[in-house]
Amino acid sequence: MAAFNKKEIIQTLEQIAVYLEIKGENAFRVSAYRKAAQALERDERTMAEIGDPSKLKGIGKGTASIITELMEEGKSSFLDELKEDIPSGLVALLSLPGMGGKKIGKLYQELGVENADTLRKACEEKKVQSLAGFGAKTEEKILKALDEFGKRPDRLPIAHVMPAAAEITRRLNEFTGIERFELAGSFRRGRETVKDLDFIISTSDPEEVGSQITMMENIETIVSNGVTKISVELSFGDRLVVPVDFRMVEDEAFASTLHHFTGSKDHNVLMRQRAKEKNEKISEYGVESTETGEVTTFKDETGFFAHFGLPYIPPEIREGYDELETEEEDLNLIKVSDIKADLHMHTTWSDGAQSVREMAEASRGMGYTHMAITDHSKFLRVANGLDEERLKRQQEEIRKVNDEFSDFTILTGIEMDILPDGSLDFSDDILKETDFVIASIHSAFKQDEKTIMKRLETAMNNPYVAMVAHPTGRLIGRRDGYPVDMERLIEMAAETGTILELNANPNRLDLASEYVKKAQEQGVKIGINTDAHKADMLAHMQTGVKAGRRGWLKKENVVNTWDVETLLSFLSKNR
Ligand code: DGT
Ligand code: CA
Ligand code: CA
Ligand code: ZN
Repeated sequence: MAAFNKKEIIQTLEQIAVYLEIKGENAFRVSAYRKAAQALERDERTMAEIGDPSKLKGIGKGTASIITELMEEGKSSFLDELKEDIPSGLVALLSLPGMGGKKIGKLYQELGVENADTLRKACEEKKVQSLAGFGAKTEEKILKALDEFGKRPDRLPIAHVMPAAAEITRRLNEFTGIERFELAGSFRRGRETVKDLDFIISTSDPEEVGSQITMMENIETIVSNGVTKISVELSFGDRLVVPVDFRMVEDEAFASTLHHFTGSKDHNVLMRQRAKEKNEKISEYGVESTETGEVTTFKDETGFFAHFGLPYIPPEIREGYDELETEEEDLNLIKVSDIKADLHMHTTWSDGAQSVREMAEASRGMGYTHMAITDHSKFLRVANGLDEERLKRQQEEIRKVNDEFSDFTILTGIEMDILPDGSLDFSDDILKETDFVIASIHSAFKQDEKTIMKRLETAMNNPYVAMVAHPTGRLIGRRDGYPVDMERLIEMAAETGTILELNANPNRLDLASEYVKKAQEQGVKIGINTDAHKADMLAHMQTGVKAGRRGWLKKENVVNTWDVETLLSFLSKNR
């Protein structure tokens, strides 16, 4: 296993604390791990810069040796032992709402609860309500939550299936007998959630390919096993089961099959109408003349669309709206290669895993010409947000690193919290020294829409605020975010010249595509940013761009495609 970065080390220390709580270890031992995690979080250096962790205040000898093992080997034998000791069904219960290590520990030690079944039994026997810290209400809540627990959701968030899709792709690349293959369906169209994954494979030997598919690692169920179509359920990790369809066709039919199973259904309906007007029928194998019965096949999808007098229609907008009626230039959507900068990311100065220099080198490695470092502000204490004094020192470091590059610019930035009372975390005289000011909401999600809108309004009216980040705060499939009147937000963005962020993190992806569309129509500029907390998250740009394409987003409306001078002059116009 590879060495762990700082973020992973902090998370592992917190995990150890939870396991110790479950085991019923004394509070002093538990808090030693939490304190060590906090000490690392508060320190703005990377692990390499820190060197010997036992020199840090708040870290004892024992914890230091665990940190060193994590740094060097990317694992902790202590945690592995804890995992052996504690029933895995018990740990899974941590995902129940309101459950932490302490509560699970009580259930385990005092009632012998080991998994969802035994917990249900204990609740039904009314044993849980008598435990200290629980009550009749809690018991009822747990029973309710257990009904949902372990149920498979109808649709899987894209963030969960992306690693699965990448893993299957990697395996198919090693198969023998495949000529080409592509991932079709809603995943190819870039939807936020998918029901299943659809792989289209061209081969002259479907049996050979099929037998490799059914012998794949971690198949949970083979749902159906035909010569041209195999449906399976693959399990990844503890709790993720992904349904996957594989369709095998001859290479000649590949383009037609790919188009057919990319969908959407509504787009396919539009295409079939077109075909009917030409006395033709579209099938997954090609286009058939209803007069002669002759079947035409295509080299690729461009050929398929050209057959109907259409330009290539990107998968992301094949949703059955007006994509067949659109001018060719409006189909020229933003591409990953248009991106020149990532303008929202974190370093060890707040809750990121890597240093300013490391993030700069990684961003430059993405082929960008510039970037902004935007750590959290002081309100966000859990993320070690910067106060005025630390911001100043951070900016000194950014300028110093910036001077080392002749072909690359690092802008100073801040992700400033909009406080629950609607005020901003920094005063204007601090903001004016910062190149790229992001405002965002990380607290009091339960406020009503009016209060939330007031908070956003204050931020947008501030002349130094360039962008509102992740405007809804949602996490796809996990939480809805805070209540926002999106129509009004877009209007205000247009009025104030504030950029709205399409957050490229696959868990977030707000703005959603319908709002990207609206914002673009109203002349609002969009920022596509990864909000990376470590270097490899910069790759999420691809997901963000895909989400933008679903909203018909064009290059010129995305601030990340501008060169640094254009960006700076846009920002100064509003100041
Ligand atoms: P989902 O629900 O996230 O899996 O969405 P899709 O679009 O991937 O749906 P899926 O997997 O059922 O089928 C993939 C595509 O294949 C779908 O977008 C259109 C095409 N398709 C599948 N079954 C039918 C059908 O019965 N009629 C038509 N017109 N198209 C179909
Ligand atoms: Ca699908
Ligand atoms: Ca399917
Ligand atoms: Zn952020």
